[in-house]
Amino acid sequence: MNGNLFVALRRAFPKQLDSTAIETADGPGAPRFYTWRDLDRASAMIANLLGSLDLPEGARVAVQTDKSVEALMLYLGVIRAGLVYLPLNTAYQAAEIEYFIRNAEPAVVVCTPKNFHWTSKIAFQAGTQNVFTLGDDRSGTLLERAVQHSDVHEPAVRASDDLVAILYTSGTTGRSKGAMLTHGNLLSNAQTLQRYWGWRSAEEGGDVLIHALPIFHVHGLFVASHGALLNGSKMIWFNRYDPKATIARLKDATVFMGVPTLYTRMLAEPTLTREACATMRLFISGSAPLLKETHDDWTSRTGHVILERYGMSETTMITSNPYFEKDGQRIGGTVGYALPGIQVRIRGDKGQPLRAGEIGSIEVKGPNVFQGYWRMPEKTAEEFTTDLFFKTGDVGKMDEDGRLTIVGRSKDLIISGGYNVYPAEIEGYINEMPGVAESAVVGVPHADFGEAVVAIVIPKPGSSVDAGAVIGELKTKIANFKVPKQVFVVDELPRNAMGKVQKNLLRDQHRKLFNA
Ligand code: MCA
Ligand code: AMP
Repeated sequence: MNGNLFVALRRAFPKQLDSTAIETADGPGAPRFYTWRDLDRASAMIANLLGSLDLPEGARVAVQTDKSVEALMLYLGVIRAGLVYLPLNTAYQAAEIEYFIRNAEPAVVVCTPKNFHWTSKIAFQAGTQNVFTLGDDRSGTLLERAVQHSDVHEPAVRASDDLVAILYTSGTTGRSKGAMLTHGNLLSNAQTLQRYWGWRSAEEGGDVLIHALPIFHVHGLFVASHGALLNGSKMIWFNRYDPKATIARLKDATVFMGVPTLYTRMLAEPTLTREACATMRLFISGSAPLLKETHDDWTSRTGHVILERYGMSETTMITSNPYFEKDGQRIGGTVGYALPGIQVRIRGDKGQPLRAGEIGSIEVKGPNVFQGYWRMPEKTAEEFTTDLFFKTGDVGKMDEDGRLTIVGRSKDLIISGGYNVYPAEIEGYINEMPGVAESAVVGVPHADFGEAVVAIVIPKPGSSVDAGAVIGELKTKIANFKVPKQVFVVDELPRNAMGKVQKNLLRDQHRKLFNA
């Protein structure tokens, strides 16, 4: 049997191939209507184009394009062709992209037309042979070339443990690591979520998903897109998130998925009412902690109880609050139970089992867990226990009945608006600046982004450092969401007896900065 994820997705397309699969709600030419046949034909043409390039087995296709339905078709074409998809955040700048391309050595790079001049230079210098462009208005060489190919394509045969995607997650120290996911990882998780979240068949009235998340991360690309595709459900597609416009379309939909910032921004709109949500079946939140307050406000405003779930790039979805009453209650501030077929446990400092209610490290094992970090066998080995549980780096506690609550992270990670920022990376850039002796980057509460990045900078003796200039310089080098919202220049950092910087004191000191 062909274990190619695309085969399972394609099998789920409705019999009515000319019915609408995706309706665009914004972007060039909206509304545009794409049928299931369009998805099938376009992914076939792209797969045939890729096939014509004579790429080696396991070749990577790195993609940094603005969100569009055609970008989703490109993803489908890549997996259909049996190649490995490598999505990149659109906010990444040249230095970040150069690292990913040099590390992953993709055979194909696809970028937006406006970035072709610098992306192609980096790619060709790194040995990539093929660079295509794709705009959010159907422009670019990828589609120009793809239309010259047949719209019929037999999906490449892949085993379920063959690689399908590499997702870069920032490293706690130093550089990003590429999490290698397989066809089986993604398919098993999508099938589990289809059942656990009660995706409705056409006979049960079907579902319509509002897709408003970026498609370069697990949440938007896998959880959301696979959810709809594997259920043959229509998507209302936003290239950009806009709270007002999203609320206006809830009446045409049944399922919504978002990071907490998407929910708090909708709560700020007076148009968010029970009536606006009358057709909705399910609101799902994840990627960052959802405040209990947001959870409760949402219930009182809309009558819906948000379902919070928990996952990672390395594991896709791990736990979820229940959808069906028979599976239990949805409780705000918790991330629910281990999904069927997945084991979750809490371990102490020395790896010892802990009792219910005790706080420790969250570990996970199951068909969802990735194969390892790309070309980092030692790092991979460090992150697994001897009995092959993956150490998430998240800290939590579990009730008697297995309900998980996340209480913090052992990894030095900031999650801002659902995007991960690793302090070590930002500190590295700041420490290279002239006049800087050292720096510490921390996350502090922020009403919109949940957490915001703040930097504390120490000048070298006799030097002065301008806070605004630090921000200005960082903006030219790294993705804008990683740039500190504020920089403080001070004489020294608080340290403990071992000389380690006490980031908890810095976080406390700046806790009220954004009035969250
Ligand atoms: C934008 N800005 C941000 C962020 N986004 N600052 C901090 N954190 C952010 N997340 C800043 C920009 O730098 C810019 O600043 C200003 O806000 C406006 O930028 P713009 O692009 O217009 O912002 P936006 O369109 O309003 O975007 C906010 C957003 C977006 C919609 C919340 O960040 C977003 O889509 N987040 C979702 C991320 C996501 O999908 N995560 C899933 C990861 P300036 O003006 O100074 O330049 S998957 C995952 O975590 C796991 C596996 C899981 O469990 O799902
Ligand atoms: P990434 O692998 O980069 O997508 O980020 C995964 C991290 O996001 C996890 O290790 C958690 O720290 C965090 N995360 C995801 N979902 C939740 C959630 N529902 N509550 C709290 N943290 C979450």
